[in-house]
Amino acid sequence: MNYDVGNMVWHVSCSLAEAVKNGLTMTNDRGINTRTEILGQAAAWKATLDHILSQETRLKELYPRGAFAQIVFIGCGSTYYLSLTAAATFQALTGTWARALPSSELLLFPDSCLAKNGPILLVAISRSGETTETLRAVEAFRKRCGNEVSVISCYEDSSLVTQCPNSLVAKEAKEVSIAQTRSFSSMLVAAQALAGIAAGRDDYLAQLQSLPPLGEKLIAERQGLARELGEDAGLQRFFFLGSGPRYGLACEAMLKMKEMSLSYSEAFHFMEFRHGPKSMVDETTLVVGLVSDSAQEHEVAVLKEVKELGARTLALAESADQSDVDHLVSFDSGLPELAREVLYLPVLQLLACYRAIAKGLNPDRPTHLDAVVRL
Ligand code: F1P
Repeated sequence: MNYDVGNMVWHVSCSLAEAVKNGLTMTNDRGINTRTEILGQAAAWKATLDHILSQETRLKELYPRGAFAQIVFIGCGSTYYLSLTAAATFQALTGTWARALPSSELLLFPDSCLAKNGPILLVAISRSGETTETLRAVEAFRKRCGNEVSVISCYEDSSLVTQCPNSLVAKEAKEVSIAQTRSFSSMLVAAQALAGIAAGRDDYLAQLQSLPPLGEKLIAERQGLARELGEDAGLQRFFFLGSGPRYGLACEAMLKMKEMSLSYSEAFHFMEFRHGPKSMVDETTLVVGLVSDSAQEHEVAVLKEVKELGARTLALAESADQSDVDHLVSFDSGLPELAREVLYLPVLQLLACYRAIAKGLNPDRPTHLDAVVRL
């Protein structure tokens, strides 16, 4: 029996619900690497945190408070979006002006990117450590501004890490899947730890250490919802809303939905969604809100408004009122919003993964994509 729903064809030999429930995804190993890497990511967070906190004294000397006039984070694709969240978190914790850029922007338009007066710290983020744009941007930055370059990566033998003594390597976050999931979240935890060390915030570093058990619990308890929504053939459009440090995470969720499941998806700052994009809302739309504490009232108001317009809504928050949205993931972590950023990721990564599998795609091997973009 073929079920043709919009641009998705579901191949099953029994009722749709039965097929999905009984193993459309379980019998084939499509996405087995991505699922394994998403489900097991909390262990990589712990190993990464232990590794960085074991170097706290050295890192404190490397990043003395107030040493830099500007901190620039660069990356490509997922790691550019990670840079957006890392920069917002760094500035919020250290008070130092921080910005994020695609590596190509720094390489091609340095005058529009760098402050005239230094010193400037460059933090290059790259899972592989081999992306040409990032390697060339680091080289150009060095020629122009000198040696203040740090790296966050997963591969200790990579070109980027071997040329940068100040590298933080999340070795346990290496991946087989092309789409970044465990690597993204572990490198984010590394960037958060670095921000906590640079800000001299031992309280924040202690908060980060409760992330791994919280992540394990969240994944175990909420992967069912991610699968239910991911396999929902009635959903066609996905909007991810995040403001402040969560905007980079909303962008990453958008990218995962594109890379893994070839679905229409976009990311916006919460309040920006009213200024035009909400025109796209209809009954096939899922609007996902990465809800903060500090601006929750404004953010939930947007979700309630699009629900009125016919969208389905999913909120991820520390805690929120279930009646305001269709689906709610409450972290109940007891952590402040700047410490719990990584908790927004697993459910959204699984949403994209299960949607890909339900559409007959292999999230391990996104269409037209290689793990490393070499020019
Ligand atoms: C960056 C990146 C990934 C993308 C794909 C191609 O790689 O754009 O974000 O998913 O794998 O490469 P890296 O510089 O972080 O290794």
